[in-house]
Amino acid sequence: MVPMLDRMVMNAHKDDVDHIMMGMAHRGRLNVLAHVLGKPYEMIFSEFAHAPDKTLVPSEGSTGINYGWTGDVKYHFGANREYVEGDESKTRITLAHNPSHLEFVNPVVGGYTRAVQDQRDESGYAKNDVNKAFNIQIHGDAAFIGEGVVAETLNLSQLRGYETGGSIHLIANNLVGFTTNHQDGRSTKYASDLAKGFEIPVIHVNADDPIACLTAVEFSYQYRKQFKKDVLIDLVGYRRYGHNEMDEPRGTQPQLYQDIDNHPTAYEVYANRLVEEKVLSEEESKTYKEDVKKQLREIYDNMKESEFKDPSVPDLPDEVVNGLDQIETAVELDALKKLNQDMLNVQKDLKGLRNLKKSLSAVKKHSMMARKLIGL
Ligand SMILES: Cc1ncc(C[n+]2csc(CCOP(=O)(O)OP(=O)(O)O)c2C)c(N)n1
Repeated sequence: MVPMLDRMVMNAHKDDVDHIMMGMAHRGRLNVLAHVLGKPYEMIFSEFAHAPDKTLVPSEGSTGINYGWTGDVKYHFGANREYVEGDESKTRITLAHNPSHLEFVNPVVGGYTRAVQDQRDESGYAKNDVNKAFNIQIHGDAAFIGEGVVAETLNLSQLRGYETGGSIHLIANNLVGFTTNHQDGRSTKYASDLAKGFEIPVIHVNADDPIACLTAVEFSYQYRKQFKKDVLIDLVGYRRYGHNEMDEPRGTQPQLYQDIDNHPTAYEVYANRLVEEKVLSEEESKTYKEDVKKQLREIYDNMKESEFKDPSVPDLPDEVVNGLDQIETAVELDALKKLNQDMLNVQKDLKGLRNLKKSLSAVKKHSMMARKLIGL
């Protein structure tokens, strides 16, 4: 998933896209934060160290405060980053904060996108420039078909008031929804089948084949650019561990996990391919892996928990700390009177609907009564 997102960022930067808005659930989020948003590993490790409850069982933290289930907060953080390469132009990548409520972030990132696309330099209606921003929505395979908000958001995708020139959807398909097999979680063959109803092209791709994944993403990016419509990649893979720290899938999905345990990791599959193609030696492939492990271990060992703030204490917005700007909001009384009068002046020969005429005369009557009451 990370190289796919990287490719989208690079393409967008080349095309002078100002903003990429992203929404995603928990699966893969820490890696996206670290590698796409550039969040330092020190910070991520520190959030785990700060978490009051490392097993995700609701309980009291060491301070005696009841944190409930909030120990999983580190999977919900957003971030943003400015991607600059070569020239001065920048592409800002924003990953929205996310509640546990699966898929609820989709209309939010759609709204973010439309807001930055709308150019309001001139008066009148805003001009929607869909080349300035796009959004990437990353879904779970069970959530995509199971949560109604997905269908609702897809329905907005071509409406004048909400369209953003197409979202790029990616299903992080790990075949299981917490502990539910797909045969028990959906009535369709593919996790992506809901998209068919909206005529969204779907690309199923094997997550073990990084080159195919990059081809899928290149196609999707170009499709959105050309046709200004949604496109979906069903990234079919698996997860090696449980849904969360408490889950043991070898108990709930023993057959599947026997297969997964016997299956080489994505790193091994790709490294073997590169070794076969003589791009990499076996030795180099091992060294890369060991080096990364060593780096992570060093970062972890040197981490000073106190250096990063407790994530359960939110940053207060400037407006709360310093108060709101003092803006003169009063309007001249005469201007208001004129506005009111103009609204009540109905052309004598107006050929309106009967109900409209009735409403207008009621408004006039109430307005006169109100003016009498306040002595205007
Ligand atoms: C709106 C909502 N409904 C239900 C849940 C409970 N829940 C948490 S994870 C999960 C399974 C999600 O499966 P999937 O979409 O396949 O994502 P995965 O975790 O497997 O990556 C469910 C039902 C939730 N968090 N939010």
